[in-house]
Formats: sequence, structure tokens, C-alpha cells
Amino acid sequence: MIGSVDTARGLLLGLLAGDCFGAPFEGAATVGEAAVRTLEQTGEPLRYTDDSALAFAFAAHLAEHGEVRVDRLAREFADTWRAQPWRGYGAGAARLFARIAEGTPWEQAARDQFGGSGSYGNGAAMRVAPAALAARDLGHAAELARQSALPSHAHEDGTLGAVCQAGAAFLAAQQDPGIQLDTTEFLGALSETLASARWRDSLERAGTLLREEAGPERAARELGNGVAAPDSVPAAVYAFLREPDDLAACLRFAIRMAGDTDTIAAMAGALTGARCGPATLPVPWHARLEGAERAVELADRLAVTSSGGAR
Ligand code: F2R
Ligand code: MG
Ligand code: MG
Repeated sequence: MIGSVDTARGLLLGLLAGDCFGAPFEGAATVGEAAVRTLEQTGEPLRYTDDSALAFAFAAHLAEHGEVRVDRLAREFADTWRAQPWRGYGAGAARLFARIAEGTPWEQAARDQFGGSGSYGNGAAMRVAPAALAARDLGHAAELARQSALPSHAHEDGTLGAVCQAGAAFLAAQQDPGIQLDTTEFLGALSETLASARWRDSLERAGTLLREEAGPERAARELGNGVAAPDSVPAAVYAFLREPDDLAACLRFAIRMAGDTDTIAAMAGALTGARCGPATLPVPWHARLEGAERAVELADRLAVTSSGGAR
């Protein structure tokens, strides 16, 4: 096990790095390895998107309260959007946060999304990983995830995406990076948190693909790579389980799955970062990633809160 500060720093920096490196490829039908390596080598500064903006807001919320206070969290998400609406939010999310900012109760705003079915987008999952740092156990991580999804993702699959990613982050944070990851055990424990045949089937498929050492293109075809939570959260878990010990390799794999690259890489990066700590981040990346100092500051506050020191 690594210490709680390193777990928190690794998780938030891994999420940020995945978002920053994945963003230039978001929406691409295919991504070649050479293109990702070129971006790694350019040394250009990289901007973060809505994934990190909302994950930072959620981390700050947990650092302050140690729990989810939904009314406040809804306002904080809406304020985060309103402060920087140009961070690559989708049209649905922008509409939702605008309504909440205008005073519509979050229950109604979230329920009204997409003709009343609620959102099944991956937005609740992409921001949820900090829940793993405030959770006492896997069940608590799932509960924090459910509560955090309430203001925006009323569709069951939007919520389950958050539950799956928070559970995966919790399990990744429990790992000793010196011991080889047991992927079967990991997927089994994660599957138990998901009361849905569709999600369990998807994780089972991920297990089969791992045994067959499927590469990013095949994994994306079979697990999905789209903006819907069921099409991207299992893909991120798969990228992590393929490369659990090396953040750069994990992000390369996730981005080569194409589609919703910033989000799949942000979710996968949070998992590898939580397992390995900040040492897995190549040193030159710290200066390139917009928001790296904010990620470290929030991680340190969260680590104190989760050890009971700040409440
Ligand atoms: N949306 C993007 N990127 C594309 C737009 C980029 C932007 N225009 C720019 O570059 O400036 N990225 C970010 O959005 C994803 C997270 O989405 P979130 O927060 O869940 O939003 P939303 O709008 O609720 O859902 C996303 C899409 O999913 C489809 N969808 C969801 N629920 C649906 C339902 N019940 N019925 C039909 N479709 C549904 C819609 O297409 C939504 O637009 C991340 O990728 C993040 O990076
Ligand atoms: Mg984004
Ligand atoms: Mg995205």
C-alpha cells in the first residue's frame, strides 16, 4: 500500500493527465499510437476539460464536508460550469447546469433531461473518483457515488456509471503496487457493487478480453467507447486492468480506444494513479498539465479529511 497522500495525489493527477492528453483526440474514430506518442513528446502545455473541472469541484466538496450534501453540490457543479462554460461541456450538461444556476431545483432539472428519461451520459462517472478517498469501504464508495450523481444523471445507467467508477477507484486505491494485480478478483468485487445484468455482463466481457489480451481497437468495439456511461466506464476499467502499473502506458491504451478519449483516459488514469501514486506521472508532465498544482492541493486536503483530521 502507498500512503493516503500519495493515493490522493496519484488519483487526481492521473485523472487530470488522462483528461489533458485525451482531450485533443475526443470524438476521433481511430487514434494511432504514433499520434499519442507525438503529443507526449511535444512538451506543449495541455488544457483540462469539464472532466477535471467537475472532479476538482467534487474533490473540494468532499474535502470540506467529508460527505455529499446534494443541494450544495448541485450549486457547486452549476457554479463550476458558469465560471468556465468553455471547458468542453456537452449541450445536455450545459442546459442542465444553466437551469440549476437559474434556480430550478436539481431534482426537476435532472429528471427533465432528454425528454424526461434523465441522462445516461458518463458525466457523473468522469468526476466521481475522489469519492474513493472519502469512502470507508466499497459500499460507502457506491453510496457516495449515487448521491453525487443525483444533481445531473437521473437515468439508472448514468448513476451506475458513477457507482462502477467509484468502486473501481476504491479498489485500485487499496492495491499494493508491489503486488501483481489480480484482475479476476478485482472485476468480481466490482461486479458485486452493480445490481444490473447489463453492467455485470460488460465486466465479464472485460475479463474475457483481458484473458485474450485484446488490444484497444477490439476492446473498444466490444466494450464501447462512446459518451454513454455503459459505453465508456467498462472501457476505462479495461484500460486500467491492461496497464495498472504505468500511467503513460495506461493513458496511451485508453486514448487508442478512440471515441470519448478525454473521459475514458481520465477515468482510467484516476485508477492507475490511485494504485501507483504520483511517482507514476512522468516528471515533465507536471509542468505541462494545466491544473496540476490545484490537483495536488486538493489531494492533500482530501487526504487529511479522509484520515479524520479536518472535519
Ligand atoms: N460532450 C463532450 N464533448 C463533445 C462536445 C464538446 C464541446 N462542444 C466542445 O468541444 O466545446 N464532452 C463531455 O461530455 C461528456 C460527459 O457528458 P455528460 O456530462 O454526461 O453530459 P450529458 O449531456 O448529460 O450526456 C452526454 C450525451 O449523452 C447522450 N445522452 C445522455 N443521456 C441520454 C438520453 N437519456 N437519451 C439520449 N441521449 C442521451 C447525449 O448525446 C448527450 O449529449 C464527456 O465526454 C465530457 O468530456
Ligand atoms: Mg471533457
Ligand atoms: Mg469526454
